[in-house]
Amino acid sequence: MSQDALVLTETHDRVGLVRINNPKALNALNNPLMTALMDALEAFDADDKIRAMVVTGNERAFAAGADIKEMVDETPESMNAKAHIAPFDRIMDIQKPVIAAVSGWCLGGGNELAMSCDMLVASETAQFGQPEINLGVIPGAGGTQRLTRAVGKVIAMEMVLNNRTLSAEEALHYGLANRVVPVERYLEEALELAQQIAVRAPVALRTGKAAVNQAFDTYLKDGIQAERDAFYGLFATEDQKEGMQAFAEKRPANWKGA
Ligand code: DAK
Repeated sequence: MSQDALVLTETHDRVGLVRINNPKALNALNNPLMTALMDALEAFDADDKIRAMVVTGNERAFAAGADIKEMVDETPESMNAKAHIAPFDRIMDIQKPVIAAVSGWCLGGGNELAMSCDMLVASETAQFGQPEINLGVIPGAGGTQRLTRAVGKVIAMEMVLNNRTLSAEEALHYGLANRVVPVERYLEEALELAQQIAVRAPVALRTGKAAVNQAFDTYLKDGIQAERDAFYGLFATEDQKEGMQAFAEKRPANWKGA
């Protein structure tokens, strides 16, 4: 694939890897790049051979935010009319697990993209922030919402109102990252985590992801009811029969994805 592509894709067994490829601008996320990124994720989501995905940037930057230069002259009307950076929301419809492998700058829209993934592996050099206040604006792709749910109100306030950045260790401490590893290992670690997930029961993976995400959208009682319905629903799958039989027979399960 051309090194000029906006994103680069690879497959590693059952894992699809998407690399953001705008290194000259610290992987700033412009509209065509976000479209290409979402196209790549959706293609992996539709590919039966792929069971999990990893999104990454490079060692220096996961992504330093949306492309500021692209936005300078916009107005509320033009932003709205262009559905500016609208491809961002398409990640919410991806059904397979997506892991962000983050090194270096993870700022603004970059952090919003990382937080839209399901899990996050950080290198020791990762720095997380929502610096939009420095530009006279606020986060616009879920930063105030997902960040607050992840790290809590006071830390989110400090990040959004005073450009506090979190180190990788702080991100781990506050629940933004699953794990922190040396920079040489962050991508490998994310791919390994994705490989572990990729061999699990596919329908249960999809159902579990949707159920956890529902926790953000519903009252507890409704969420618990939805979880129960989904749990019962899985008893219609071959994988549930296979998984429980395999346990009883003390052998590994052979998942059919049905
Ligand atoms: N946009 C465009 N170019 C960027 C960029 C960005 N976000 N970040 C870095 N670059 C470019 C720089 O302009 C520079 O380009 P040249 O001058 O070489 O042409 C190159 O990348 C290298 O950057 P620096 O020279 O600045 O590198 P340093 O190591 O000195 O500094 C830095 C690194 C990360 C501290 C600095 O580059 C920086 O502050 N960058 C901006 C970070 C930022 O403010 N990010 C938030 C952007 S606003 C929405 C969806 C998303 C969004 C909003 C709405 N909807 C769906 C509605 C998101 C908004 C944002 O993310």
